[in-house]
Amino acid sequence: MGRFYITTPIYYANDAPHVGSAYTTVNADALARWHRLLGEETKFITGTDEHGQKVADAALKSGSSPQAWVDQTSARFVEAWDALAISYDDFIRTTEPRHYLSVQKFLTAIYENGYIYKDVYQGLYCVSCEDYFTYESSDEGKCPIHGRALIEMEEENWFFRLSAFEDRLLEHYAQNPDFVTPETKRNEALSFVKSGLKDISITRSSITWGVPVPWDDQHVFYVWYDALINYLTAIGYGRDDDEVDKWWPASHHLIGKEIIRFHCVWWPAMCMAAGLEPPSHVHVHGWLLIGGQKLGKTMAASGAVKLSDISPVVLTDEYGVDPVRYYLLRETALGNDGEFSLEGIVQRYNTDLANNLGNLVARVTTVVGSKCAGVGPGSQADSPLRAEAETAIAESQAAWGRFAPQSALEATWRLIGATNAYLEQRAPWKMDAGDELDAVMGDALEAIRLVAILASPAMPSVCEEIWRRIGLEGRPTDEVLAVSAVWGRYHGGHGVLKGEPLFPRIKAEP
Ligand code: ME8
Repeated sequence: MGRFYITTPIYYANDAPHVGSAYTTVNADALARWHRLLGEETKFITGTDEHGQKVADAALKSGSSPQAWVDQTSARFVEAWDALAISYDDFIRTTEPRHYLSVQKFLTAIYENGYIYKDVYQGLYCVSCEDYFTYESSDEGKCPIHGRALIEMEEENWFFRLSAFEDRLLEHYAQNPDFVTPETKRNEALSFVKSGLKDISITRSSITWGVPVPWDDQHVFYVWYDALINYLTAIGYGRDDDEVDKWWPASHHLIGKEIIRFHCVWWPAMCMAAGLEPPSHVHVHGWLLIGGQKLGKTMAASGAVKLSDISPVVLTDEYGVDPVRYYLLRETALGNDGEFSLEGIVQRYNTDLANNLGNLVARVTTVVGSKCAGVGPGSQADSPLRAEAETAIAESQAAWGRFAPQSALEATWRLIGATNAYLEQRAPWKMDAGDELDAVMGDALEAIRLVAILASPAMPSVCEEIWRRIGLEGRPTDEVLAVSAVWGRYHGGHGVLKGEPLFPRIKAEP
């Protein structure tokens, strides 16, 4: 049986989650659900990044201790992921003892392998990025991402000899063409390596909010250096070697494009330095934008939009969990930037969900109710819809496999469109009861059954409801795809329920 290990970045616990954090998490969740459907043993992890100056500053501002602050904000992430039906297998908090243990073991291994030394750091720092800059890499002394003035720093620190890994990283890129996807992001990562790597400062003595350095009690680790190791904490690094061997290095890290350098340069080098294989895949996605600007906490501070008005919990309350998930997956190709808007959610909802999917289920269940005594007929082996269905299955499978949920859903919606078109053409609502009507309805029910399976990673609860309405037992995910997504498994004789509209149209403009 195959295995699939997928991770999101761990989100800074300086503030509540926003729809940008939800974007990565929903994509990772849908991919995890798809791989579970394939029958693969799947591990999907997410969590919160709780150390560093940004978090310590936020706690101070709120008058709490850092620990009390992160307990509270981390709980808000759990709440948001529950609202979005995120099926994570583990939630890593970097203040947990298990994480301290993994970080200290991992970094001690690097220290003992001779890649950590003491020196003086002098340079510029952005607290929002928790990242170092040179004057040249900055925007005339301001952060190129956040636009804030950078802080001058001078500290005696421990350094990681990143420069020693330039050749090995280049070799890793050459030998693993799909280490970083998409290609444009791979090129960006590779050009970081090619431009020459400088050693990096990995500890702090000016703050105490961090994982203590085991060999120097005056220092804590720099937040990024502790955070990346969460991907190993989750699989038992330092605690369970068998688990590590089981899941590593075959990992899929899904990240936003602003953290490429950490994941595609530092992290593989850190693994090499600790004597581990680098992670096998990093998938980079673009940003959700509002008015062309990256949607995020810094934008909120500028007053452009109130992020709390469009928080994951507010959105799911307003539009329902499955429509919000669908919108995030379907609107923008993973890898590209995309504009976020409430109008966009309503438009997707009314067209793809109400008019296409909802309408299909409503029509079919209504006709079966009125003309087939509420009992769904079986599908035909030689149905005109069969080829459409088989194409949708093959295309969805290929698209999920290349981390393209948008294309996978497009393929699924082409089957919905083809089924609606077939119904328009045959007009079963005008037919009399009999074989011809049964054939059309059985084929439409089979198409709906397949749609409920193919769309289940995106819309788990609606698909379960559709399954129930067409009279099937259990859930669309009970059997593996190779068994269930085969034309002709709707055998008929099932009680079909009409029910309330799945997606009542939204009339009001947001
Ligand atoms: O960077 N559009 O945490 P973070 C799409 N703690 N995705 C977005 C987004 C947007 N507008 N805004 C945020 C950190 N994201 C570190 C990570 S990992 C070892 C440590 C998503 O809270 C995107 O995935 O700033 C981005 O990479 C992540 O949130 C950053 O979250």
